[in-house]
Amino acid sequence: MPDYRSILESNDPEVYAALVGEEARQRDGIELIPSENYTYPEVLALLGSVFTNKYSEGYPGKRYYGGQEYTDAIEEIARERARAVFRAEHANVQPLSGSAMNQAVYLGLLEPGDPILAMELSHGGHLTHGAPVSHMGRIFNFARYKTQPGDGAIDYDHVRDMALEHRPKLLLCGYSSYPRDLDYAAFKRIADEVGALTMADISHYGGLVAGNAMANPLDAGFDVITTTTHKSLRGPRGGLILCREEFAKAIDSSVFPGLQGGPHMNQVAATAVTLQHAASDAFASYSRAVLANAKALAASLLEHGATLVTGGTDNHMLVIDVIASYGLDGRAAQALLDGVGITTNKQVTPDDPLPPFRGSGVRIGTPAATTRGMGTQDMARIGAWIDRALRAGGDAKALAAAAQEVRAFCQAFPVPGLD
Ligand code: DSN
Repeated sequence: MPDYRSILESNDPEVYAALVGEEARQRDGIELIPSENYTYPEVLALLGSVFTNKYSEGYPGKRYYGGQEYTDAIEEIARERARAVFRAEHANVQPLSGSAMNQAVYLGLLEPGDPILAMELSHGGHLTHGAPVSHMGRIFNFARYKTQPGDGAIDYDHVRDMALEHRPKLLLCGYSSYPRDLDYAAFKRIADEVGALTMADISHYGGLVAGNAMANPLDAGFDVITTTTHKSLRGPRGGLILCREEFAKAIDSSVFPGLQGGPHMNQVAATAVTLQHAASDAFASYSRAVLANAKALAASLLEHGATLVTGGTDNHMLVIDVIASYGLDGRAAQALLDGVGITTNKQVTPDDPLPPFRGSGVRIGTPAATTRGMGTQDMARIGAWIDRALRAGGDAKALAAAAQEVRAFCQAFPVPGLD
């Protein structure tokens, strides 16, 4: 095998320098963006494998091009493992990523203009859940429910009222910035009352569902779930659609030829390997550790006096209201944390008066740190560094000292695929 690193280093030093820089960044800092993770070495290898060379439009046994004996095998393995891990009747493993995955469901099960009820973006929903700036927000007639003031939780009576008013064809739940679990039975009851299909976008916590640390909406009778594969599931960038058999044909045709061309078979191969890990006892332990770490980090931040959206967490993420806690907007807080080697993302909070490029919050999560082997004791230290950085003001010396401590701390935690 040719040594791609030395080829890159001599032929394309600019790209090589960026690769080496990113490796160091990932090793020397604490990754707390809740949608990121460190994938498996085999996934990195398969993403860079010869499967990337192959076109495979269609599905196993029904492809448009020849030479599919190994791609068919790989896709069948991935589909079978996805069905088993998520207790689903049908799996589509081809979505190129999260947005395409959700679009394929809407376009496969509904007609343009149909009403959909989903969660408001600033209250924790996702862009693809009908935000007006998204194409889906223009194509379908979305109404969006909000969380309640006070504890910041979903008010199921409010969801029901909106469902009765808007009569959605699809009731969508799932979130990208909501630190609590969902009552799927309540969503299903509301959907049944208005005759809506049920869909849960579990992208953020798909790994925690796979590891049986969080509830599976399919067990509550949901029609469809979608999840990206690269967040808590620890796989390659991509998406999965899992549904009841009666929707299999509509979903498959919507993904291909409806929305996408050739699947990325290097990604499908990497997804297959990811799903084998996801079925293991080790992954179930990992999933529980992600949740325990999030609770420990929340406890540490609360002890330091931070205000958290909803007051804590039931899942892998938390949102610090940095305006209320530290008098900083999300952008400033994110920059201060970047400066000490802690990577987070600025985040709007419910009905945030600040624009998304500032935001009143910072969103943090524990999947990546847990993958590196950090535990609940470490979360207490991380909470203290976050608090120190956000209280340091312009004190460059204090920030430099915290940065040095973070870097030294990280050396004890190998990065899968790098170390
Ligand atoms: N960008 C992802 C997240 O961070 O939640 C969702 O698309």
